Parts: sequence; structure tokens; C-alpha cells
Amino acid sequence: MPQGFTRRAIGALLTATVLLLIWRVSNYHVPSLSPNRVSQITKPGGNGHGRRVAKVSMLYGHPNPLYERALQSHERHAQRWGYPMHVLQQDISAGFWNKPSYVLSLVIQELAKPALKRMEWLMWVDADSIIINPAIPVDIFLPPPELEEIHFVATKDQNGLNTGIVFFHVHPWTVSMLIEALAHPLYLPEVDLGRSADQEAMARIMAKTYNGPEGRGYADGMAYLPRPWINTYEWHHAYEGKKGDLLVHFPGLEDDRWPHMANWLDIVEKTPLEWEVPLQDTAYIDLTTQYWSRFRAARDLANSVQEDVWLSPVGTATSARQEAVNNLRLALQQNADEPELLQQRVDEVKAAVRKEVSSAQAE
Ligand SMILES: [Mn+2]
Repeated sequence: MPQGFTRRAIGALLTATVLLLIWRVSNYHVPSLSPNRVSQITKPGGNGHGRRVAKVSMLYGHPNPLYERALQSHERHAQRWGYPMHVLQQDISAGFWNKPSYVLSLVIQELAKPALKRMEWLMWVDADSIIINPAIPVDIFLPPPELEEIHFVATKDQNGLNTGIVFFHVHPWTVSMLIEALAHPLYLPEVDLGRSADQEAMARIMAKTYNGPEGRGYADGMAYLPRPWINTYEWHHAYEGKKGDLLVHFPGLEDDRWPHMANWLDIVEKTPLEWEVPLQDTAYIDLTTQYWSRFRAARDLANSVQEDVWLSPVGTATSARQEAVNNLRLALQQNADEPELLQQRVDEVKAAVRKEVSSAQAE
């Protein structure tokens, strides 16, 4: 069968699946709260983005009271901040693929609305995560509007990308990215995606630097936040976070997961104020503001040095600058959660500029 035909067939199949999903998906909507509650999102002291965010999760199959209670903690948080919350309650795809399928259907539904009525971001939360400090709004974690090329904000651990807690931009870029991730097992059936197939597929698509919406893949559309800010793990021995942190997530604990979840649920249900800390008393505002301003400064530096390289007269030395810019871009894509490494790459670009520009002047 000709390759083009296969691709068209898969494309048509995916489109049909997406349309079907939009009709079949069962979700519910927590109504927004009073305007004065919503206005708190944009109150001074926040990063001031005040973006419209909806939370998304899924829970279906055999009833599990712990997951239900965990999602109730997310619903309380969503109500407090006026975020609509969508929870998939039907199995719509094969296992792991429910997550990206459902997110894709929601992104398309939002894009179908007039711009001013759309959600701007979707925050995916796994049902094995519990909000422990509902006083934290989530728009502080999102890129400022000037970083319009960032469409995916996530975290990574020792295994790479972790999609337990992820922000998806409501944007055609995200539609393409999710379609490519969903198509991965269809296009490349020989690739073993391992246990968390959807996560591995997304990680592979996010690493692409070719094809995609603008021919550059997806790699420069993502940013890794330091994981403990939004995706704080519970280990077998302890919580890795501290008082004031947004949530706790329970990946890979096997049988330990249940007593650990039960323990945290008891805390947030019976003594909710024990772990609640007002936003201004946490480091979140400083940390996130600093993170995004460093990110933007590094990106701007990479862009301006790249432009200088392109505009350099023939015969000028540019290889050191080009290499340093490439490394800085790679760090922005893969290591923005490591401030020292990012700073090192910035310093290397500056050193390369000094070297090549000053030696050119000396000639
Ligand atoms: Mn999880």
C-alpha cells in the first residue's frame, strides 16, 4: 500500500475519532464562582496573567474511593479559583491513550469557541494527586504572554517527562502535538513505548525538531518547570515537598500508594488548614516570576546572537557563537528546570560573543 495512502487513511481515522470523541465524551462542568472570587486570580501579587484555565482529569472503571476523594480535592481547588473542571468518566480509548485523546477533544472544543470565551490553558492532573494547598492559583506557573511560543509546560523526573501534572496551551500547536503522539503507535508500531506508552510517545514527539506545525518540530514549544513546584512526589519514606506546596502526587509506589493516599486525604479533609499557606507567604510568586524572566532573557539572548550570526559578513568567525546558541536553545528546551545549567549556557554564549566579536575587531 502506498505510504501516502496509509498516512491519509490514518489522518482520516484520527479526525473521525476526534469528532466522535467530542460527541461521546462525558464530562461535567463545575460552574464558575462569583465575580469577586474570579477577580482574585488577577489580584496584585500574582504574576498578573489572570489566564483562563480549566482543570482536566479522568476516572473510570472499578470504583476507587481514594481516587474519588483525590479528585474532590482538585474540585474544591477548582471551585475556589473559578476553574471549570472536566473529568472523563468513560473509557474512550485503549488504556493509556484515554488521557491524550480526552485532552485533544477538550482542546478542540475550546478552539471551536469564540476567542474570548475559550479557556487558554488546560491543566491535566492525574487522579493519584491531591491538592494540599488550595490557596495557590495555577496561572502563576504559566508563561507570560510574551513567550507566545511556549505551548506545553511540564516537569521531568529520573525517567524524563512526567505527564502526571501538565499544562496544555489551547492552541492548534497542541492539536498537532497530541495527534502526533496518538498516532505514534500507528505510524511506528515497531517502537516499544514501554509501560507508560502515552507519556513516552509524548516525550518522543516533544523532542522532535523537524516537521510539525512550523517545520521545527515541538521541542522549542515546551518548558520544564522544577518538578517539586507543581508535581511534588510522595516517596516510600516521605513527602518530598514542604508546607505551602500545591499538591502531592503518588507515582510508582505500588502497594504503598493506598495507605499514603489515605493518610494525605485524611489530612486535607479533616484538618485542611494544617497545610494551607496563603500564596504571599510561599516562595511561589518570587520563584515563578524569576523563572520566567530568566527564561525570557535567555531566549532573547539566543535570538539576538543568532540574528548577529546570520547577518555576519562572509568570512567572519561565527562557529563558537552558533554552537553556544544551539546549546542554549537545547537547555531552554530540556533543562529550564535547572537554573545553574541554564546560566552556564547563557555565560557560554556571552563568552563566545566576546571571543568572536573582539577577535574580529582586533583584526
Ligand atoms: Mn500519576
